[in-house]
Amino acid sequence: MGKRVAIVGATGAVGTEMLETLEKRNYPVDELFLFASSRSVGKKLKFRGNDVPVEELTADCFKGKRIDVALFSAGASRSKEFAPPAVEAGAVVVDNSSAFRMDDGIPLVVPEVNPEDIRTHKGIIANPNCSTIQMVVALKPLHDAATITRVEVSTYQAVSGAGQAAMDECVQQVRDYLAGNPVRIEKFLHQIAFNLIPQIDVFTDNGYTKEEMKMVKETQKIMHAPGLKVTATTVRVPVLRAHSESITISTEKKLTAAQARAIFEKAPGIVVQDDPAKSVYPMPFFVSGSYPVYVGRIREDISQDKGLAFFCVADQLLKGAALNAVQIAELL
Ligand code: NAP
Ligand code: 3JN
Repeated sequence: MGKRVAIVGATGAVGTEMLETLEKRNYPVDELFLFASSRSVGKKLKFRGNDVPVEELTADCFKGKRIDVALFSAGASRSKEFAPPAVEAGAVVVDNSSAFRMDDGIPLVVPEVNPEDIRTHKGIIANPNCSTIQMVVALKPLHDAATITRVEVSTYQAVSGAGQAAMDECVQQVRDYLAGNPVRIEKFLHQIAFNLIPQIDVFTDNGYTKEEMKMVKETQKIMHAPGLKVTATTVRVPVLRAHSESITISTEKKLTAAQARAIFEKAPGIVVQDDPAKSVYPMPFFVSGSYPVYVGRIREDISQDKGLAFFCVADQLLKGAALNAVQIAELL
C-alpha cells in the first residue's frame, strides 16, 4: 500500500530535492502534501507530472490528512514547533534539522551505518548534519575492520549548504566582482566569491563552531562510540554544490592503503575514485546530482604507525539531506 507523504520546507534547496528524490526512487506516494511559509502559498510544484499546491505550515495543517510520513526541512525552529503536532496527527517525522538530533530516545540515522536504530523511534527520526552523514558512511566500514580511535577532518562546504538564497548570492557576487561592481553580502559573513570562509555557524565557548561540534557529537552518537575522539574544522568554499572532506584517522589495528581501498570498494553507498597516476579522485563539480559518497586519495598517514588519510566528496543536498531522509522513509 502507498503512503501519504508530506514535505515541510518543500520550496527550499533541500525540499525540492526531496520531491525529486521521492519521484526518482519511485517511493510509493499515494498522496503528497507540500508545506512552506505563507510567502509560498499559491505556488505549485510538479510531482509525477501533476501540480501540487504549496500550503502554509501551521500547527493545524496536518490535522485530518492522515499523513504517514512527514519529511521536515524548514529549519530547526520550525521543526521544534511543528514536528510535535505532525506526530500528534499520526505522522512519523523524518527531521533534517538539528532540533532533535542529540535528544536521548530520538534515533539519529544513516541507513548505511545504523539502520537498526530506527526501530527505537517514537514518532521522530533525526537526519544528521550533511557533513556528518558523508563522513560516517566512509568511517563505518573502516571502524568495523580496524576500530577507529581518532578522526581529524577539515571540510570544504558548498554554498548550497546555507540554502538556496546563499547559492544565488555566491553566483551574483561572482558576476558583480567580474563586472567590477560592488559585491553585496547578506547571507555570508564575508565575500564568498573568489574566497573561502573558515567559519560555518556561530562559535561556541571552546573555540569550535557549532557546525564543527555537530560533526563531533553526531558522529559519536551514530557510531555508538561516545569515546571516539573527533576534531573538525569546517570551511565554506565557493563551490555551488557537494561538500568535500579531508579525513585522517587513527586505528587500533593497522590497515594498509590497499586494504582500506578494498574495504571501501565493498562498502554500501561508497564509490572509490582513486587512481593517482591518472589524477583520478573525487571532485564536487563532477559528483553533484549523484547519490553515493565518493572516496579517493587513500593513503597511509606517514605521521603515525596506524593511520589513514583520504578525501571524501558527496552531494550534501542529496546524501547529506534529501536522499538520506528518503532512505529512512524507505526503511520505515
Ligand atoms: P532554504 O533553501 O532556505 O529553504 C528553507 C525552507 O523552509 C523553504 O521551503 C521555506 O519556505 C521554509 N521556511 C522557512 N521559514 C518558514 C516558516 N516560518 N514557516 C514555514 N516554512 C518556512 O534552506 P535549505 O537549504 O533547504 O535547508 C533547510 C533546512 O534543512 C536547514 O535549516 C537545515 O536544518 C537542513 N539541512 C540543510 C542542508 C543543506 O545542505 N542545505 C543539509 C542538511 C540539512 P519559503 O520558500 O516559503 O520561505
Ligand atoms: O552549512 C552547511 O553546509 C550545512 C548546514 C546545515 C544547517 C543549516 C542551518 C541550520 C543546519 C544543520 O543541518 O545542522 C541547521 C540546523 O538544523 O541547525
